[in-house]
Amino acid sequence: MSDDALVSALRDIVGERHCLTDPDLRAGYETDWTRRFSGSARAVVRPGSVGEVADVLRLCADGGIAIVPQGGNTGLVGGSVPRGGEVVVSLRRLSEIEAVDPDAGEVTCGAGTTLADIQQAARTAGWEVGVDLAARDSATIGGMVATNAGGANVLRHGPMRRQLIGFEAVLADGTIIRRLPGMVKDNTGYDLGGLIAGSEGTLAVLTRVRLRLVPPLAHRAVAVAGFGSAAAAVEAASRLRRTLGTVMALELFTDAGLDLVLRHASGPRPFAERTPFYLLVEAGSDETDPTDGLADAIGALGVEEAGAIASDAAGRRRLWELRERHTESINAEGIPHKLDVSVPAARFSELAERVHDAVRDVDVDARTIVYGHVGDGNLHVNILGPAPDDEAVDDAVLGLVLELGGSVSAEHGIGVAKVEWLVRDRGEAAVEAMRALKRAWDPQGILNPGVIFSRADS
Ligand code: 2HG
Ligand code: ZN
Repeated sequence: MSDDALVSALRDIVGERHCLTDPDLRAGYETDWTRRFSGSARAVVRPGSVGEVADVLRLCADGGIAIVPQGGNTGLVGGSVPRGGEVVVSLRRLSEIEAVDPDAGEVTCGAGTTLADIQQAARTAGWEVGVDLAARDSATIGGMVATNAGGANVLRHGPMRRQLIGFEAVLADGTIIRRLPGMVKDNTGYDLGGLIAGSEGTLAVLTRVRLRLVPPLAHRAVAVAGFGSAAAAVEAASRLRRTLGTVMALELFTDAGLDLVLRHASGPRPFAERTPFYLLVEAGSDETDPTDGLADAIGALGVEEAGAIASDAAGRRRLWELRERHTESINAEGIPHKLDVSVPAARFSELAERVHDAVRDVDVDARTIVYGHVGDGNLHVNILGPAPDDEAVDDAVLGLVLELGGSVSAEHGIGVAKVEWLVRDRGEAAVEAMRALKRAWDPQGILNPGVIFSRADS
């Protein structure tokens, strides 16, 4: 199909205003948040209903034209931007939040709804969303489910897949499948929603999701404590998991990362002492104020370099920002290599210590900043210095992770960034089982080609 014929057919479906071909208008959809991944799209379409999504996919299937589904475009592995010549299908206009079911504690929303908007709706109805992450104002729920996003509260409530109890999606040929409102108990054959969750837009395009909500917490407290080594911080985190029943989040960052955050995103140092590692702990309770319990639990660790503790909303936010603003502060220094990995709990501190040498061995000038969700064994390794397409540091870090028995993607997905590592991580038999699913659901290979599997492979 010629470009003109394609664009005119797309315009017939979504309307002239929502089919973007002008390079300036397309630009924001063509580069991902890291700026490391970009490509040009044949067109960007912004359908306004599931029917329009289905019509776009049917048209593309008939023409053998590849599509890239996109939500808030906050992904970090290149999975939401074109590689060259695809139609980008932006789901952002599907942003309707249906009434929260107050009895069941569930909500149905369009794929393009931001997490922050769903959190607001849930809170107004006396509930809370089980997942929270720093990109909440831009990340959309369809993309979060499609990538099985994690965030700060996985420790307590699990990742996105665990929140999903219903979905609506469009298959590669334009067929709509729907399981709404969804049931907590639903053993009717394969869990298709669970399969689409984490499939990164390679099996179907999500248009609506139904989420279970969690009870809200009336009281919260956040503390940051300093540690002399990763091992001491990890040991403390594992003790807090056992001893602090109210624990909601256990996050690690370093003094090098804190320096960057204070320089780019935040004000003065919130506590005087400097230590190589910091542990942020959040406790929450719906009955009593957890502040004293949190202070006691941290005191019992024998931490000498006590950091800070806050129970008021502004103080808690200020401490959280020290951790959440790492991503943007690192971006302000350059285009980072981002490796989101996890290892078994027993190997976590070894990874946090050894990763610096592993990087230095292949690039003496590279700067490595680590932080992450220590409660989940998930470390975010960010490396500044090497050119975006120089993979030597990525290979060094991911090689170390596999040596330690870990996963090359903890929560950000495979995208295009880690395609080469999937077989090494999961093994040929498991990946062949995945390829078989891909072939069955998307026989032409037109849904997000190049993501998870190499183009030749799928
Ligand atoms: C976080 O935990 C996000 O802040 C982003 O997963 C991690 O930027 C990163 O490397
Ligand atoms: Zn994270």
